[in-house]
Amino acid sequence: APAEEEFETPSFGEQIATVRADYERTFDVPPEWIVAAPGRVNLIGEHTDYNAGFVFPLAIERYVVIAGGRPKQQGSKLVKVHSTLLNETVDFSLDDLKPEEVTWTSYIRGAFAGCLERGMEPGGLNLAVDSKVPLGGGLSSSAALEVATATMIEAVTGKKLDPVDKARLCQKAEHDYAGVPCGIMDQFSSSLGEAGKLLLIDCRTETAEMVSLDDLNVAVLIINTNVKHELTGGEYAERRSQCEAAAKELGVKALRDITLEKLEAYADKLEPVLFRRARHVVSENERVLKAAEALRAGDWEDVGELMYASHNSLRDDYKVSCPELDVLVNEAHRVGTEGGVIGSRMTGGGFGGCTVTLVAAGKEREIADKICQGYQKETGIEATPFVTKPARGAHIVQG
Ligand code: GAF
Repeated sequence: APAEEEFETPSFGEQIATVRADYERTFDVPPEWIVAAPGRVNLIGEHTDYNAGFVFPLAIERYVVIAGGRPKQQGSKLVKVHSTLLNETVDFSLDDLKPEEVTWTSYIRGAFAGCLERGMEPGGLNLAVDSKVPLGGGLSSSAALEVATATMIEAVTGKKLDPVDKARLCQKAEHDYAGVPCGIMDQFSSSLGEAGKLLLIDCRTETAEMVSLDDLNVAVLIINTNVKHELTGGEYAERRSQCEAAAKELGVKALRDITLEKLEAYADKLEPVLFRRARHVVSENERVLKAAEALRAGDWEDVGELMYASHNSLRDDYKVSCPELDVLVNEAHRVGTEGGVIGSRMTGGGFGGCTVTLVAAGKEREIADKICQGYQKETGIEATPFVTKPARGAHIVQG
């Protein structure tokens, strides 16, 4: 079972040491390369990335770490992967990579496939993988695994990928090998994250402005509902095709290309469900830009209100929240500004996973306890809270 989430940031040095030791235990020699890639939390801008819109995430101080080395047998095309979390070793050949039944190695195989397509030739490898990104919690554990794998292949081959292209190849791995038609946000954040910065990403141009989160009075609190309702991934694909259908009806390339005012004027021409999906996306894009401006100006009250508005829109128009996420956000709202809460919302794809809450620094633990107690009372479920700061993106640690 995955390790329990810790409230404070886990020690990166200790994680590296654990993975190194695990590699040595599994393969009898020390690793030649070690790489890391983080998960992400999205402050605001949900389900806008695949609509060519804006998102505002940060990479988090929770990493997938991979140790790697050459197998003894030269010329081999076999990749052996040991998972420290599952304590199992699985292998696959680079000669016949193809999407199969989705397992934890799908993300790894997909990233290998993307690198091979780009002419990178890593050859056979032994790998040990560990993750501090909660699995399936909406914090991009899969993107972190894809990006870490691509980073390992960079280390092994000595060929550096353009970091945006690396995000793209990992996004394609998710499409082809995990069957999720995701946008670019998660892989982009994991690849290009910077310590102390949020990424204001324009998903049409695939470029980002880095925005400092350097207000010492503000902290980022993540709370995991510990529930996951969407089992098949079908809801996500359905939302995406509804957005595409709405854009088509509206005669625009993507929902990015229409203002809220114009959309409202079309209200009675669009099917009601499509109208509501579109209203979420179009209004969310506006909220992202407003939030980035407010954050730059230190207008925390505005940032907070935009976060709650985002949550309500995801709950009511986009219908990707769930009772547990709503309870966490309501509890945060109840603690309120007097209690040190700036704003709160669901983060990631939805249907479970985590909320992101901005809080007054120094009050993180107290606020987390209050919210989690309320949550437990209401749902009978124990939530897991933890704090984070914007973290450095994927990088080679050794080799
Ligand atoms: C998931 C997807 F992978 C992202 O691309 C994004 O669409 C997100 O859901 C919703 O904002 O994390």
